[in-house]
Amino acid sequence: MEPARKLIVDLFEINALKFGKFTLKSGIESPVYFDLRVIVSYPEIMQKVSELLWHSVGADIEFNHLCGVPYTALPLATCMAVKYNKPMLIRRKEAKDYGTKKMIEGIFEKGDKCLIVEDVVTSGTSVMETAESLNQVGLKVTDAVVLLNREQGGKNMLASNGIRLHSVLTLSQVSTILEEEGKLSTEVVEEVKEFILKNQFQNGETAVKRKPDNNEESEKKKMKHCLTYKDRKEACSHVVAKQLLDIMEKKATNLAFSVDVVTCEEVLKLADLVGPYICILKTHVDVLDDFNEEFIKSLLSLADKHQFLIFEDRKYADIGNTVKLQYSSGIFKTSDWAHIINAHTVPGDGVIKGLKEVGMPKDRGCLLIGQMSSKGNLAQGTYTDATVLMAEEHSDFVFGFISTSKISSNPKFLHMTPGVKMAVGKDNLEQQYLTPEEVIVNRGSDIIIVGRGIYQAEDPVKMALAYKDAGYNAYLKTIV
Ligand code: 5BU
Repeated sequence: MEPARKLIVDLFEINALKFGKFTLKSGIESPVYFDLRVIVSYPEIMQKVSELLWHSVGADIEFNHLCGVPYTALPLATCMAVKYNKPMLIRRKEAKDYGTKKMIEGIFEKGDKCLIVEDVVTSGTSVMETAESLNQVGLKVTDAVVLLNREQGGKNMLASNGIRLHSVLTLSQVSTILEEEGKLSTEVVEEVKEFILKNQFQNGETAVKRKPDNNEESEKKKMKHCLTYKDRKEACSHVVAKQLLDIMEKKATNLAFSVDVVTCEEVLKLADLVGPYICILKTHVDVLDDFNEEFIKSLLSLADKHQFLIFEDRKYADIGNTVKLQYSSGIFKTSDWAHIINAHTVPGDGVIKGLKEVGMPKDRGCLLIGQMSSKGNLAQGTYTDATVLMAEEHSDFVFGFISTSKISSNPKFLHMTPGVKMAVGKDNLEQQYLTPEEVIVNRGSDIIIVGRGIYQAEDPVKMALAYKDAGYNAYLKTIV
């Protein structure tokens, strides 16, 4: 029997793969349940699993270390390290409580590459958390290997964060092989297929059946925001952050509308229609064919009428002196009207210093771009970490991030995520979309930024309301 097929049958026999009717914590009915922790009681299977994990990665992928996601994958990574003579690293889960203790144990050099080993991937969140800890100490993660991929969006999520996921088995393959081997009925296999389809883009927490370890549970809680907008407002001193949180609380919305249309009239029309449902109107004024000062006056009066802030998504990215001029002068004179602007951190913190000189006296706020939504973007790992440090350094002007997940646990920073639609997907120019629930609940962001999902809809008002509800309901889940 072919090794993967034999492994599936063995896992089934030892009750690591269970089929039936399971009610998940979220109330969702699942036809599958995995408990791969039992593997440790079967040395032969452990050995087989570690060989298959190793060979799934491919000989052309280079790495200096292995690191298992605690806890189930730790013994698997250990077996691989011993058998293939590859140094291992251990990621602590409890470093926070122990204060000064190192988060990563083992010997390594900054810039070394580390392969992450995991037992099951659902949404990819636990792999991401381990990758973040490794990145924080200067290690690079480009690849992860998993025994069982549940095919629920984890691979794409990791890919959008620059991590390739290799898997030994997939849930579809497991159910098909068990049917062929006479272990499962066609009916059960159909049910599993349907479950995969339905839950493909669900977040890991609702779809996962594996009973979490205690530590895993507390890690998940950490992903939750817990603080309400009101608490956050009290926790921060930045004038724009306070104003924004106040609007979010009063209007019950975490929706930012990206009004990327090309005439002033269209912008104003949409802003007036959608205004009641949003906390931010995000503009790209350099795409307007007919930009003029009157337009700005009208936009400001709509901001006042509907109570939203204006965010000019200019993405400044030059030396301090140049961005200072770009922000204050020229045709747009952005600092005169935009409550919020943003900046790339590629030039170093001179870009923030330049913008700050202009924006601070006018009570403006700046967001740093810590991560991007487009496929293949380079804003990840140590770049993202350095961006968070710059935000801390300049938190008198910087009040948050554009990012695809929560990148700082400091409650004074707000996270805003673009690339949001009702369904996961992409456009034809590498934009990648996640759902409001995934962004707010699973990735810990605060604000969803939606453009085409609203203004290209047949009924933009109805759609704005739907996004407002989806975003706000997701927030409510994080504060219970
Ligand atoms: P969309 O139509 O919802 O795809 O528009 C997304 C908007 O967010 C658009 O204005 C982009 O310029 C902006 N954006 C983004 O999509 N991804 C990023 O990483 C950043 C900004 Br930064």
